[in-house]
This record gives sequence, structure tokens and C-alpha cells, in this order.
Amino acid sequence: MTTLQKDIPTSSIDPFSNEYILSPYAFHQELRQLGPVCYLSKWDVFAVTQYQYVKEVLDQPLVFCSGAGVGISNFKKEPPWRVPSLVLETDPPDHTRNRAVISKTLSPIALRNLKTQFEAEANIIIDQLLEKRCFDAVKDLGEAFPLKVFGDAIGITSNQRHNAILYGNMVFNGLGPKNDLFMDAMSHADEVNPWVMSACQRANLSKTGLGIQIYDAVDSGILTEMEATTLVRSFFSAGIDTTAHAISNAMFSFVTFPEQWKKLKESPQLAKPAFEEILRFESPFQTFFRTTTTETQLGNYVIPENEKVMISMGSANRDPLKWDKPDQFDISRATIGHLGFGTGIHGCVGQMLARSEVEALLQVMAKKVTSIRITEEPKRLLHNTLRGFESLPIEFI
Ligand code: OVV
Repeated sequence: MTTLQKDIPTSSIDPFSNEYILSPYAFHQELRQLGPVCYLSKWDVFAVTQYQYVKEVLDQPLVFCSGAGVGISNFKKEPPWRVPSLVLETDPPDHTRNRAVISKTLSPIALRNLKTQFEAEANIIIDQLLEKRCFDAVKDLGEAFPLKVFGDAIGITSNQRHNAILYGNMVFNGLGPKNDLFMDAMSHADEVNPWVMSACQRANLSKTGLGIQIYDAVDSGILTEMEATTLVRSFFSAGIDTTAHAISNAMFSFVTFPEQWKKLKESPQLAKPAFEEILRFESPFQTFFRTTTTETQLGNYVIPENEKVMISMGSANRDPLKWDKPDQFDISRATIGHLGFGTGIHGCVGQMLARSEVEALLQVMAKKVTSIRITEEPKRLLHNTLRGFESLPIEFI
């Protein structure tokens, strides 16, 4: 029997400070060295940063629940800023029912049809950018591609699609504390909230997209009309900003590891493992929180009930106990088990669609783009949850 140590190590590291956000990896290392779990005194939350224990938390969704929110705020203590998501911020059995409705729209046949569109659009955007030569990989590629292809896939009919980026920014900065990043993101709430709720309504979705299919569950008595609207909102929340940052992170990784770009060009079929490595190496989704539903043990520590626990996928994905040379970007490494899409019952429901989008893009790039160069100092994004860039000026030749 292991003896339980009651004293969880404390750290004064602040995961929402600018230094941490801009350059998290040395902080991750320091936190991992404290063991399976530590207490972050700045925010009165626990933090789990080692691969093994991040996975252990994600694999126990009833003990480490999502229903009290997956950001730093505990919905049992303060009201959420929006109607909670019916998949992200719920637990079984509601979660199981709602997730099944989304899953049904993302069938293998649906994905196969979308793949053809993703490839066609990837060719169009890469041709345009080659012609332009110098562009911002954040706005002109990272954001533009998913806004076009995933926006079409959902069936957004509004001509103000860019609001979806602002909304994603609210959702993901909204998982952090009420700091300047939170407040800046929410400054758009008055225009963007009503826009999203309207864009998610049955009447405003195209007849052929994924969004409208959520309403089939209303017609078969599984969801109310309002629940369907809220569930369609999950496509907007989860599916655009995440992919956008994955794409700009990919561009940066290929520029900083040119031998990996060479490898991809020689073998465009490496697009598939390359995307997995991008998600491991620079996970767009860096952290989530869970809330303990009971006193529970992690390693040989005891975490009390109703506490917020930060889990760092970004750190788990670079844990040297799990990965060989974790700080090396290597598109031919074995990436199986990376937590870029999470894992378990809340693992990314759109992951096959996201793969299809980015793989299409990387394959076209590998075939058509000879070289990629950074033309001006990139600006890292200050963000409570996502890792990416504010701007990334690139030249394509
Ligand atoms: C995975 C994810 C991220 C953000 C928002 C949502 C889901 C949602 O369902 O709203």
C-alpha cells in the first residue's frame, strides 16, 4: 500500500502570465518536476502536467467532471458567461446523448464528401497565396481556410463569417480568469453573441450543411429546438479558431525546422503524421480545467472535492517521460497517444474532420510550394487557452 501524502507541492507559477503564455515550455518542465499534481497559489487551483496523470484525469470524467465548466471558473460558485455548451460543459448521461447527435453528422460518408471540397479549396487558396507571395499566415491562411471550408461545411449563410473567429476567441479566452485577455475578447460580446445565436438557427443554416442535420434530432424528439441551436453553436465554438491556430503553428514549425519541410516535400503523404506531430509539438489547445466531484487520489496525493484542476495537454505532449526528444519537431516520429485532441469521452468529436482539412492543405502545400520564409518578426498570441500567433508574415515561393 502506498502511503498518502497530504501535502501537495505549491507553486507560484502563473499560467496566465504573459511570460508563461509566450514561452510555456520551461514552466511546464518546472511544474512536471513537482510531481503528479501541484497547487497553484496564484489562482487557488490544482495543476496536472505530467502525461500519465493528464491522461488519468481525462480517463475519469465522472470524478474530474466537465459540468462545472472546463475553464478556471467553477459554475457551482459563479454563473457562466454564456449558456453552457451541451457537450463541452456537461457530463453523462446528457453529454452522451448530445454528443451522439453531433457524431451522427460526422459520419465516414459525410467526411468523404467533405474531403473532396477541402482538397479543391486547398488548391484555390494555395494558388492565390503563391501568386501573392507575401502574406500573413494567421489571417490569410490559418483563419481564411477553416472559415471558408468549415464555414461551408456547417452551412453558415451569414455574410459576416469573420464573427466566428471573434466568437471562438471569446469562448477560449473565456476559459481563463477575468484578466485583460478575457475582458478584451468579451468586448465584442454585444455584436457577436446575438450573431452566433442567430446564425445557429434552423432558418439561417444552409439546407445541405452539418448544422441543419442537428435539427433532425428535434424532429425525432431527442432535442428541443433551443437545445439544437445551442448544439450547433458547438461547431462555431470548437471548430474554427482551433484549426486556425493549428495551421499557423504548422507554418511556423516548418520554417523553424526546414529539414522537416524538406521531408514533407519529398513525401507529401507525410501530411498525415505531420499534422499529428504539429498537434503534439505546438498544441493549439494548451489547457482545460476539470472539477472534482469527490475527494480523489492522483499519484499519492489527495485532491479535495469541488476543486478546479488545470490539465495541461501542452505539457503532457512534451513530457520527456513519454516522448523521446520532446522538443524536437519530427514529422516521422510515432505520435500515437498525443493529447492534442484530448482523449476519452470528451476527446475532440471533430478530429477526423480537422485532420481532413489540414492534411488536404499540407498535401497541396507540399506539392506546390517550393520554399517558405518568415519575412518579419512574428508576433505570438497572448491568449488564455490557445497557443498560436497574432501575426506570422510569410513568403511562399
Ligand atoms: C471542444 C470545444 C471547445 C470550445 C467550445 C466547445 C467545444 C463547445 O461545445 O462550445
